[in-house]
Amino acid sequence: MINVKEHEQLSILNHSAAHLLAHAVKHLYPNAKFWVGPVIEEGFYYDIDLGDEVINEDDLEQITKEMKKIVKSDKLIKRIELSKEEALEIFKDDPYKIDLIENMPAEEIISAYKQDDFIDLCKGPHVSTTKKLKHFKLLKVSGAYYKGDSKNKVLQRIYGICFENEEDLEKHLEALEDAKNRDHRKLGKELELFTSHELVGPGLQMWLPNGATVRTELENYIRTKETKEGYDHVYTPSLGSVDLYKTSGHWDHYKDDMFPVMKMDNEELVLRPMNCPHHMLIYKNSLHSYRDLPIRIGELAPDFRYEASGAVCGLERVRQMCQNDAHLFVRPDQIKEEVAKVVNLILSVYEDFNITNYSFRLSLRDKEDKEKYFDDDEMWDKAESELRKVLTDLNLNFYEAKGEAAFYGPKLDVQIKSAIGHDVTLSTCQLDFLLPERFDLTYTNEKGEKVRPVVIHRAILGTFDRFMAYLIEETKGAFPLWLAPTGVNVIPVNNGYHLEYAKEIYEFLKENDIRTKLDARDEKLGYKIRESVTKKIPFTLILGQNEVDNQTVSYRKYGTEETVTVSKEDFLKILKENIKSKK
Ligand code: TSB
Ligand code: ZN
Repeated sequence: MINVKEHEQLSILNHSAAHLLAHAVKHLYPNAKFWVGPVIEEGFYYDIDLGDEVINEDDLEQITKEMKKIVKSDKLIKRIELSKEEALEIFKDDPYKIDLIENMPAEEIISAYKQDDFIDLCKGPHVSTTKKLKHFKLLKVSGAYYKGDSKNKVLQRIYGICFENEEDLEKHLEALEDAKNRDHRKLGKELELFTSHELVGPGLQMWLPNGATVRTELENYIRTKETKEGYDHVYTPSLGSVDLYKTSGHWDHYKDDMFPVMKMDNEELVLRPMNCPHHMLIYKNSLHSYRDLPIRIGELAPDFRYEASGAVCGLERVRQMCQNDAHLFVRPDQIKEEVAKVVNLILSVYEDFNITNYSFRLSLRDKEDKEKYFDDDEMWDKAESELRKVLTDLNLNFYEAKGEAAFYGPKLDVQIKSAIGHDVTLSTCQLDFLLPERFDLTYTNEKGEKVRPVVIHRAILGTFDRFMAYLIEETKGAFPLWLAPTGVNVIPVNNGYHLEYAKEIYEFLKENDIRTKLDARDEKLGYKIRESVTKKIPFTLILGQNEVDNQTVSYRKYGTEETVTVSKEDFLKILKENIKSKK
């Protein structure tokens, strides 16, 4: 998806289109007052006060018509420079513009752009005439608080986008439509993968049987893979005492992201936002020698974070999540090799899921932010330069981002773009010199001395929640056979004649661990086949007289029109190969 802000010419065009929008709104709603109309990644918007009037998507058509009229009449767009007095006089009826003028730095030249009977404050630049704004589209309308403050009035925000030619606009609208159809929240509902309810609360998703089946496969997949890589898995409680989080430092640096304390008699408990403190104590449960390291403690662990209700988004950002977590306890001389192993594990998993569109981000602290980050410059400098060096040595292509580190250390994050354009972290690998200190972790070195291990925090799938959101959007809900909630849908051509045989095949596949459904409803064959496709079931079996007579099965693979006939044993072989290859 195009990022308008990254293209200078497109930015100018969209800025001018925002003025065009305001111009048309002024014609249609003479009492409208205008706040700001900036260019954003997705195009432009304008925040407008329409008094008591509320507009909706239907009104956009009329506004569009008026905008087209102004485009057609080819008005020149002229820049004028004003003194503060002149500006205040021109905009005397618009309190929002007066606010802007009053708050401008004294030395700044006030400029405005005029097109016919409409004038608006603006730094510019703009296109020279309204004729150049032909290829635009108004996209949506929503409410937005004046200055983003919920104590203020709600203004109407109209969004749009403008291109240089119709072809680019059409292409963009198609991409938007595609993104809408990929949105995991929409597909999650249609394919009955997960749901939420206001009685449960925002950011708290319930996984339906279909979604739960996919998740179980993901859990088994990653647990098996980690076991092969030398991980040990544990179970630890979702609750911990406040003291546990005071010890770890979460209390000082992460409290705002946690649910409040539960007080009972003499106890103070919290729902954990992370699993590290529990895993530190698991390490501490026994004595370790340098020969035992690395020790890799993994857990598929529920965590709770008090995400803002406005920020939660389907399964992508939730308040209860399940991490594919592990903490690796390593000697300083093992950091490089162990980070490399984590990176390779990430890459191997991405290959299995065909994940290709991602970037590596080295997430660093913001030195100024003493609240968010543990205050020890020496420790930070060491951790950051060490992680940067490892990544450089590994020849990874990464970019750096200030202020994105965890409170305890720098991270290597894998960033992806969701269908609706959110930039989110999927996998993460983090270097930590702090928690070993806070929990007084040790191992015995070759000389018999007690020394500190280093901790690597890592999550390969991130959380099952976010990973599922990603998978749904990438596959458009058409999961590969090994993950699909239903792998094969068996449909008899005629219930009267072919149901017995269909049942036999259904039992055969189930016996062989294929997730199979039998559609024995009294519906038309065409209807049942269409529904099988709508549900994105990888294989649909259509069994009629031919199949009964020859003891064969005829299957249609999702996404193809062709029907293939084979023996049931060969079909099973095809399925097993498909599952094994994960494709
Ligand atoms: C990796 N202590 C580490 C852990 O050992 C940790 O908690 N890291 S984290 O804060 O970055 O979270 C791990 C992963 O959880 C992130 O990479 C991201 O993929 C996922 N995640 C974070 N917040 C949410 C959320 N609100 N909803 C869904 N997934 C989330
Ligand atoms: Zn951790």
